[in-house]
Amino acid sequence: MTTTARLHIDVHLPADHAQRALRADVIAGLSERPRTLPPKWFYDKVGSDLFTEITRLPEYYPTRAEREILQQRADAIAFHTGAATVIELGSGSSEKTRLLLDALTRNGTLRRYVPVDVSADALTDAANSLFGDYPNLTVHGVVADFTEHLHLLPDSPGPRLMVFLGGTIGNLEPTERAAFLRGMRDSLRPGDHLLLGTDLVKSPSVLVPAYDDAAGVTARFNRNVLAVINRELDADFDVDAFEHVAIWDDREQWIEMRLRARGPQNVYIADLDLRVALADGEEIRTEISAKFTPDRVRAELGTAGLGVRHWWTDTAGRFALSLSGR
Ligand code: AVJ
Repeated sequence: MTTTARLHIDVHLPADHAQRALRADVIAGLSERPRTLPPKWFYDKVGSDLFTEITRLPEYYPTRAEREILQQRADAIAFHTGAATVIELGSGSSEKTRLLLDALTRNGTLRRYVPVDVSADALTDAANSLFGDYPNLTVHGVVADFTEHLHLLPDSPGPRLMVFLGGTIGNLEPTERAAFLRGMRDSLRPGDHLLLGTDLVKSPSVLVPAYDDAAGVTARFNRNVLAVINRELDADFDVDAFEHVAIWDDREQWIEMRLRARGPQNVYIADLDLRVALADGEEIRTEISAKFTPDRVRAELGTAGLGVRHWWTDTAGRFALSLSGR
């Protein structure tokens, strides 16, 4: 625990958590068929910078669409929630959150920001950049994996607004997603709200380029997960021998990113003493990014015990923010 007058950080992850979780994920994911690697390992320093670059690409609309909605609706969100606390899951740089913090400051209710992230450094940097601009705000950061540790959230002044932005809910498989929505609902009290960002189903001619851009930034982002494994687990993936693949799975209603071996690949992961032989053309699934119909968002929130009170999209109807409560 770290405490200054305005910053308090709870650490729920042991120092070796990331290393242990990566080892377990790589062993499990590369042993199963089809082979998989979870998307959370994209985001080292290089991968986080590449993701920031993705958000500026002409083809990648979700970030701009979500920001447009927040710009238009932040005051309505502040009015409807009257939130004293904003709890943000996967807060990263907390950049879009400022639109909400500004509106809640104008609303006169904001007292506390509770960012939840696996990176203590990201939390500290984000908090320090907020203090100058929000003189009355206290920050209670939580270093945790939000898919596992929602029950460890600190007590905070109500009403609370929990926010999960970016469409990251789409990275979870449907069963994980249902459990996660239920977990968020269980951590809310009557009068609290959930603000959820969901990318919407649209033509594959728009969806696929958003995950396979002309400049090749998403391809570099995708391959970076192999560089992370090479560095962290002393592996010898030939990163450039893998082709970036993005496909729309119409049955599952998700974008799937894969890495496809160009020629047979014999990989040795020294820290695991694991050998992986990939055939020519064999693929590793590295991410699913589910897209939603409005009905599906409502139905899944409803199943989790959350009722949608407001639904907003960007002008082009590409992305949605829902405000729900229990
Ligand atoms: C950060 C999970 C919302 O799924 O669109 C961007 C990640 N992957 N391009 C998404 C991502 C490829 C992004 N999320």
